[in-house]
Amino acid sequence: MATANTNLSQYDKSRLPSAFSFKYAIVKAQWNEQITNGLYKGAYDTLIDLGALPSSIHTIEVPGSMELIYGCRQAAAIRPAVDAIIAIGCLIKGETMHFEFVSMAVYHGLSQLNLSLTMPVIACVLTDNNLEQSIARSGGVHGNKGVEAAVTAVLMSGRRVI
Ligand code: DLZ
Repeated sequence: MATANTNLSQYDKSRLPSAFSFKYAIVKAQWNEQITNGLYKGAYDTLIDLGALPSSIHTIEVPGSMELIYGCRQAAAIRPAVDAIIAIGCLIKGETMHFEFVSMAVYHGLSQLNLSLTMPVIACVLTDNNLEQSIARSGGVHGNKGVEAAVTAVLMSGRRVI
């Protein structure tokens, strides 16, 4: 089980903006849940660490990464509107072409949302060759990509296209 590595040591926290006055949605896929839970904790704890209020963080769960796109559209419909959406998933390569098709579709879909929604969608979807690589990036030796996604979300806050 990956443990969440939520520390911001790779950043100069004094140079990061406050998340206090912003609202966020985290959309999390349940597939490979031990990984997405670690990414989620990294993202959530980082938003809190940067000043976001727990009541300003909405969480939506979807079955798999393929459903993240629809989940993000649901998040975009939350009122009052959120300032940024973080999409969390973990795709691990199998024996068939499924991984390639779903990875491309998910990243294409999330990119399309950034063209159509009024708030940024931050992609935190691991596309790994095996479970070990995912463990390493969800609180393991390569850090926690959820932390990086949350920092990106905070940096992009306040830039809604109205
Ligand atoms: C079906 C499937 C497979 C094989 N692998 C993954 C995976 O590694 N990561 C993930 O997030 N989801 C996977 N899924 C589920 C799809 O994302 C999706 O939920 C189903 O195809 C139903 O639309």
